[in-house]
Amino acid sequence: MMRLRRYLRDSGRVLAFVFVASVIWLLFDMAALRLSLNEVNSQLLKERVIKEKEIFKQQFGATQHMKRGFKHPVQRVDWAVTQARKGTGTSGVKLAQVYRHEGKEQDKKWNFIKKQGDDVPKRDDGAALYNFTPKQGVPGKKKKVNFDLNVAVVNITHKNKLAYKGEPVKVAQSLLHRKDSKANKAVKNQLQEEEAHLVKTTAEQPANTDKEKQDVKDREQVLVTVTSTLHAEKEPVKPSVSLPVGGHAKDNSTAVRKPGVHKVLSLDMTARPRDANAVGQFGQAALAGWKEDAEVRKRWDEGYFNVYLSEKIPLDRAIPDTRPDMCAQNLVHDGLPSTSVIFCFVDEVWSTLLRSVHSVLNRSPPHLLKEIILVDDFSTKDYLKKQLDDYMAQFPKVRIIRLKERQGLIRARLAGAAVAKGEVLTFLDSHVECNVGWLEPLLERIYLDRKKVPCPVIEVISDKDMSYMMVDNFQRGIFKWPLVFGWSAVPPADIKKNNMTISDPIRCPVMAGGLFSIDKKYFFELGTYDPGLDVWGGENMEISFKIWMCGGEIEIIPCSRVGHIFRGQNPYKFPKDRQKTVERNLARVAEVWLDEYKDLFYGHGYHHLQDKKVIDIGNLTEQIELRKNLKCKSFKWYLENVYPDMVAPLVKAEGLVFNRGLRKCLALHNGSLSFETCDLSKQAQHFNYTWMRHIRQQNLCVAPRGSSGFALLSCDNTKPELRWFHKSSNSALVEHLIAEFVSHHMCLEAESRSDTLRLNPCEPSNTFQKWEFTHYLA
Ligand code: UD2
Ligand code: MN
Repeated sequence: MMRLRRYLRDSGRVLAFVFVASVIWLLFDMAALRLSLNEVNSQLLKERVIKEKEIFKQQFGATQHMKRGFKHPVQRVDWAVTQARKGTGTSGVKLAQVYRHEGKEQDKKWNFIKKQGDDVPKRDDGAALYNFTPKQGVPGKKKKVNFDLNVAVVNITHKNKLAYKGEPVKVAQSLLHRKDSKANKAVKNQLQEEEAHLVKTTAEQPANTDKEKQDVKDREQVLVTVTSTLHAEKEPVKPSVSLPVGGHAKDNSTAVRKPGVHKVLSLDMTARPRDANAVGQFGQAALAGWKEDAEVRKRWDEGYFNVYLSEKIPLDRAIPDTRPDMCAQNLVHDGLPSTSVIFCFVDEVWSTLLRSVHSVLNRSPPHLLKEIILVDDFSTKDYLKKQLDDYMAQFPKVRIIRLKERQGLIRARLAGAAVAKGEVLTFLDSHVECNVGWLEPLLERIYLDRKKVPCPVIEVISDKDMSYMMVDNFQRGIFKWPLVFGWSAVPPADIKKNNMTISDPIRCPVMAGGLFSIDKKYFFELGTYDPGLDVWGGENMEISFKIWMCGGEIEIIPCSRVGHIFRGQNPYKFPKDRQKTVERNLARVAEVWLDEYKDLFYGHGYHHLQDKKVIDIGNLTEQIELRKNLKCKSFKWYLENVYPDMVAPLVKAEGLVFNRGLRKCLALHNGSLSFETCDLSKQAQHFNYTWMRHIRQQNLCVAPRGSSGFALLSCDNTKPELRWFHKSSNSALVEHLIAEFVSHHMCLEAESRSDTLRLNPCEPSNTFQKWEFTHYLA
């Protein structure tokens, strides 16, 4: 009994202990729960008050993650940004060789392929593209995306609210009188006026009509300008490159110069609050369900891109700020010249045209944006008429010009330029999205030297999912024969020699064509484009050669970035045959600008263009005259100084012409051909094998005559009968000289007995039909 009682007493103790312990445990637990609840609450509270920027980031990450099962997309952006910014242009990633296949190859344009086991999407030519949705497993190094754009926007929203609530003057004063610095005085004065105006009118009268609202919106942007400017003042930043101020600008700059500088304005007035769930928001890929496939396909041909998806994406979506980090810190001058932005379009898709315009309105400092000129190149679509007029009526800065007949993009641009009021012309394609801070870095270059022609980095808006992709660093526009545009990396030696960083301007031998700024006066001094160029193509070559050879410079500005939809085909009709149009334009360019190098153009598959019966390239007198009057340099100078890594031998082969069977060399004496013992010192034995495929000495060309003879004729590029195939792809006859004009294969053969020449049916193993020049240059 005692035992039992003791036992119960003991177990009672144990029970009591267990009970007490449980209570304590529970208390702890509750405290912990409370703590975490508090944390959640405070977190929620925080979330409610954090700036829109942070909300963006949060919603962006969370919703994307849930909805699409992706990794955090910011990481992807981070990855892309990191990779691209890290790159030196010589990294393991094969760099961009993005060719716009003009002329003969043009239909192959822009085929995107994804190589197996390759995380970086590439174009068919190997260009690496960085978008923000690469496959999983990407080495993700976290790096902050530059969403700085929102800071200015957020601040200003807040400030504007105050202004509307009747405290405008206070806000304005606190903004404008924080600190005085000499450097910012000029821009301050200018902005102060606008600011005062904004504050006054906003307080006096609320905006009612759309026009007024836009006006307020515009002026709000001025306020953003003021904020950012003062921000720059508050935290002085060092320019990453030394920036010549005012008087240091080149002599040929005519604009009125003000001495101050400010941090480049990172404006983004896109709609707020942003719908983070909107399709394509933040430049993300827009995805269509399989059910929508038919619709996607049906609408594709309207623009040769995903028109269906484009319509679902907000007209003012945000895109990631893809500039290299230091760009946002760069200084630009106060009092930059104003610009007219010119968009030419023919039958452009509604949503992309509007998105292009919105991106300019939302991301350009209003005091620098004089106007936006839309040149309608005789579009056939109804929605581009009254509906467009009505839509654009809400933006006082937008003007629409309608051409009475189809002129083509070249003359359409000229029509825009003719009425432009800005000091600078900025041409853009009508399916672009200008990124944050895109404009000032362009205008800055022109401010420093009016003969500089800056181009933004052209990023890629996917034609398939409309995602915004960034491209490699250190890319410049180049051409390959026959005047085919492409991208190539800046030679690493140049990067090293010039100590280039990824945000430095890049000398660019040829511009892509669509997107650039140019001082208006300078554009007209240069004689604009050759107005004889038709519809589309080649004008980028023409303006590039003209700029470089006549004293200007073309640059790509990495701190200015604009996305563009590259389309597989032109979605509009060509009044004449597309290929013939481009060929004709290129031939005009070659004739006016290439000097003796034009043979390289014709020699790369355009021999037929020299026959005036085949193609009429029109009158060139004015263009040739212009080049003379401008005292432009030679194409040789251009190659040596602007594009020295271009291989451009004037002939395909040269030197002695050795016959394998005879083991002797061809010689020309007194108008007749014979064979001699080879001797490099004898000029009579020196021949060229030219781009026109001539076997040529001085002005004489070897030609077949009759069924088996040959003749020496005076060289004439238009005559196909003077041409010989040599080193052609026919490997059995690779060493032979095959008469091009003769229907069946006839080859040049050395007569062993008479030491002269004959034309005989080609025999692959006949050594008397095998020839070798001393030097092959191409
Ligand atoms: C590129 C250029 C483009 C132009 C073209 C021809 C870029 C990003 N784009 O091809 O600007 O230089 O090469 O060399 O560098 N358009 C007209 N009328 C016409 C044809 C076109 O107004 O008869 C408009 C068209 O709506 C578009 C712009 O001109 O806005 C450029 O045409 P594109 O987009 O078809 O040229 P793209 O980008 O293939
Ligand atoms: Mn385009």
